[in-house]
Amino acid sequence: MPPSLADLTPAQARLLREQTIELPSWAFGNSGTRFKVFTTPGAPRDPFEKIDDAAQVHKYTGITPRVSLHIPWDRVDDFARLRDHAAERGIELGTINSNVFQDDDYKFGSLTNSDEAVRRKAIDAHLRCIDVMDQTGSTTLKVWLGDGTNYPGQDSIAARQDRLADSLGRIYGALGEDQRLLLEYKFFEPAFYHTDVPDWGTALAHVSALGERAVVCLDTGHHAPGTNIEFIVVQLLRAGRLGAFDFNSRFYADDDLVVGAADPFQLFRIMHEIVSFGALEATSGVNFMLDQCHNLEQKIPGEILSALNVQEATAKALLVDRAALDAAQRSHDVIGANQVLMDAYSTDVRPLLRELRESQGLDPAPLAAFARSGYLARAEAERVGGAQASWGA
Ligand code: PSV
Ligand code: MN
Repeated sequence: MPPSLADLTPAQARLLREQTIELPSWAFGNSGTRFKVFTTPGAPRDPFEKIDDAAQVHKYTGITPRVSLHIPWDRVDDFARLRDHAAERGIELGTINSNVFQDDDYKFGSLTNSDEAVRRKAIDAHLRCIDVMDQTGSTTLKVWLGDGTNYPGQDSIAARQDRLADSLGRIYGALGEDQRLLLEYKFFEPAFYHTDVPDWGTALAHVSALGERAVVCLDTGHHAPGTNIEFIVVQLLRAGRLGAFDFNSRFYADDDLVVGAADPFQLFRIMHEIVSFGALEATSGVNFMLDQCHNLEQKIPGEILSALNVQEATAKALLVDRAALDAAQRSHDVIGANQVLMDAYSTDVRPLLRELRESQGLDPAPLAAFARSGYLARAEAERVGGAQASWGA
């Protein structure tokens, strides 16, 4: 018999009820590969409509009350109006993502560029993001750079690190007391020889030099195949510097597919380390975000499924029999310890989560309920004219 809600301890049930996941605004716009950006009928045309779509995900899952914005993709004239629009739909504006990777000026780098005018421009772009944060009430500035080189010798790796440290220092210095800097790493793409922030070690070195309010963002798609991501999670937690996840899944590189689709076991292993460390608590400072693109599938159902997959992995991680695991580990019972984890992973938590949703006044089956609502057909009919939001616009 699969466990029911009543089988959870009050602490486990509370953690599930309190869990939140932040949605990326760009997941609702059109996206694609370098070969083609496909259009989806009814896709939002501006940040207001992206928020409307994100609110649908929250309406049916009950666990996605925040949306990350990407600047300038989500630039609007009046951010207070966007904030109010979101609040009316039960949504908060979350992390502000800077974008210094889509301007010709940044061809040879942004915060690392040897051209001081370009580097200044990239720093200023971040200062404008901080202005946006002041208007939206967002507390986190997320920095991901496409900076790097394609050929050995193209630029000095060391000089680029110096310029990066200086640029980040200027940006960090402009943050308010209640604002933090989140530095995201990625091992390759768009740069193919070296990347200026390629891994968690480099990111950790930079944020440690900045100060206490600088933390690292771990995007699950940003590692070489086979990397033990949960090990990195533990390292960053131990250092007190795991600021957020960008969840997505991948078969090859940075595929940005629905989290849990490619490797649900990896997602479970990550959530097991999170739960073991006590980092699921809302006060832990770890923001569980999605960073995905829905190129082929419908975008709102894609985000609903992603949130549900994270919730499912979390429920399984909470079910790990920690006393039994501890006993097996202490007695070096290798198989026994592994079985404790696998028992939790193999547990069907779907009935329990359906009960949880019902207890919160939600439909137990979010994807089916959203499909019945007719929202997509209405969006298709109503969103005519104007340009659809797209990756890069
Ligand atoms: C880079 O690949 C990245 O993961 C960063 O988080 C960007 O901001 C995001 O994707 C944009 O799609
Ligand atoms: Mn990311």
